[in-house]
Amino acid sequence: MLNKMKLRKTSKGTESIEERIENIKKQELPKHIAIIMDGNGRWAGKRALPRIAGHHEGMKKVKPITRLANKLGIEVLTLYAFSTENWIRPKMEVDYLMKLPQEFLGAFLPELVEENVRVEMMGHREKLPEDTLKAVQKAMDDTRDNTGLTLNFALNYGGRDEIIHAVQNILEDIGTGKISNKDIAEDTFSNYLMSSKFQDPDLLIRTSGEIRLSNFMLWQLAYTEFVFTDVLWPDFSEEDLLQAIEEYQRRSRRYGGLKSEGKEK
Ligand code: V07
Repeated sequence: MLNKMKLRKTSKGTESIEERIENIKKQELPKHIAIIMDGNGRWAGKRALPRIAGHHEGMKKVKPITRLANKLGIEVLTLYAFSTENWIRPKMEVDYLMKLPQEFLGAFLPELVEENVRVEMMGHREKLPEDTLKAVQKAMDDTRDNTGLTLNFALNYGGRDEIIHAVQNILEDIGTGKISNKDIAEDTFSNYLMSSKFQDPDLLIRTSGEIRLSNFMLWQLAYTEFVFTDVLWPDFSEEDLLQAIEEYQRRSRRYGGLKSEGKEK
């Protein structure tokens, strides 16, 4: 897949893709990248195909993007696969979407295991169909000891919902005396979020030209760099990911040294 990418002309001459990856790796890399994979329905509409064809095409992009992120040494890649709001879509579309985790993992789990990728999920499990949850649970179990990239799927996830649940769990722990109200601070609050195992994203990418958060990781994105692109998710290439990371690196250089923001806590 990577060798399909074009050589790029820079001030230093023509850079091969491998050289470009090496150059990116020499600079500060985002440790955690989060992606809102938007534009699948629109991709299908432009081709007079049903929306589910767009979702399927979008699923096919997850693997090469994961592979590249792993190769770059990114620690966590969080992908927004299904939101708490997505249940109101037509039943047939929801049913189809809920089969994608099985299809994806059926095809790629052996490769993820082989590539040392660890699969995780954040979101409410109760509402997910049993088969979907079983497939995701198996992937998490089979990759639990992997030490490479963590591929974290946001599945039945909503940012406000996550905050409300954190508050409920904190109140419960206060009620049972496990913690006291004096213990509630930014870091302890973060421990009650579904992303507690991971550091906050350094870079958020949203495809398809929409410039909104759509209830995604509201707490965790407080200091994150945002990159919005018009490219629809099924068209999102390794080249596009490299471009987003290069943009992140340009921005980090610009405020280099002056990192007084929260992410340096
Ligand atoms: C989904 C494909 C990507 C574009 C966005 C919407 C459709 C991969 C998964 C997945 C989820 C969990 C898991 C393994 C794979 C997925 C849904 C939708 C619901 F453990 N893609 N993808 N899940 N789309």
